[in-house]
Amino acid sequence: MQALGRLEDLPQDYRDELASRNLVPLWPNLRAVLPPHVPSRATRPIHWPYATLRPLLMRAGELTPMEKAERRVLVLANPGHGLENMKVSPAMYLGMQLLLPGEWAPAHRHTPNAVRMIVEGRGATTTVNGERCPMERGDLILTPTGQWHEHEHDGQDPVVWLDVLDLPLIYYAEASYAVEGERQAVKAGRGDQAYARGGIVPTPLFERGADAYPMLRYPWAQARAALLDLASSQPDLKAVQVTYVNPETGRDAQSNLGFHALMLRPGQTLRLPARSPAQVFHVVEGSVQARIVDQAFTLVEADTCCAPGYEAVTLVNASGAEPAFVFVADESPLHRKLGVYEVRR
Ligand code: 1HN
Repeated sequence: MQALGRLEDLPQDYRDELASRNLVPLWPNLRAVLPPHVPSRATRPIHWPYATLRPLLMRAGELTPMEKAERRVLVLANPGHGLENMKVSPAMYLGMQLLLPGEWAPAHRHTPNAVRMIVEGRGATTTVNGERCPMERGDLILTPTGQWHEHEHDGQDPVVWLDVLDLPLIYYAEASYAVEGERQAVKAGRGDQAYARGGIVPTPLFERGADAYPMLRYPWAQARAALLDLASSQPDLKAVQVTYVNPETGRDAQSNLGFHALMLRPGQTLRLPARSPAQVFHVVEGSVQARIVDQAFTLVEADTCCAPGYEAVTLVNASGAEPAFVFVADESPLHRKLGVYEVRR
């Protein structure tokens, strides 16, 4: 490839004049923004063991009352992007949130899309646009853009969940803001009950369902059962994986980020081909070795790690006797919308 002229090759007076007119020569920067074949990526493979994160989160519970936090979260920040930028990848924000018994995280709505994956504890609920969703381990709960949400906890033990937002993307678009609200009135009915069975949806005989997001809670019991049934009915299927979709449209559950649950059979080694989107892996059950670029992480229950795009990832179930279950978040809906989604074999 032809080497291009450098900035230093240009006379200083010309460079100064360009800068003073808010002009920049393209050719010294062209290779950096269009590298050959593979994009440059700031996303590094990082592992956040829950065993080290949890005590620090509990300490935040002692140090910072709810009134001083609004959302008590430790952000899982990728150092490759700069810790202060609070990104795990170009489009994904990841945080571990703690709610203590009796606490309430007040209602607000914002432009970024959020989901939570419940990690531990019972008795908390998230109310999303008036729908009160119980939070049980492994459940996925959506808070789509613009929808009111608040969290409360009437149980006995701390509740912890993993938040995944498209905040870096929306912030980059200069479209990120929030509005504070009052405590929501809870309405009857829940999407996870109305849409509890795959392929069977309510018939809108008298009222058309106008809700863009008819299902807000995806119970772990359903995802787990779907994976076990898929694995036993298709013994040759290598990637035992399901995708969280909107049950009315069959499309991704949210606009920009994709959410999946994956099962590794006992002893299975699964090589995921290199694909353009960055990914996050969170172990719901079991123990998994993740090989990503030059790293090999051993993840146990509630551990989280991430992988840059355009890299193959190998997942190994550390147990020869029990299946392992992994929650996956990725940037695939965004890449498809942008027209840059790729699989490289
Ligand atoms: C947010 O609204 C929540 O509602 C959690 O629980 C994390 C991170 C950035 C911006 C908004 C929540 C968030 C957030």
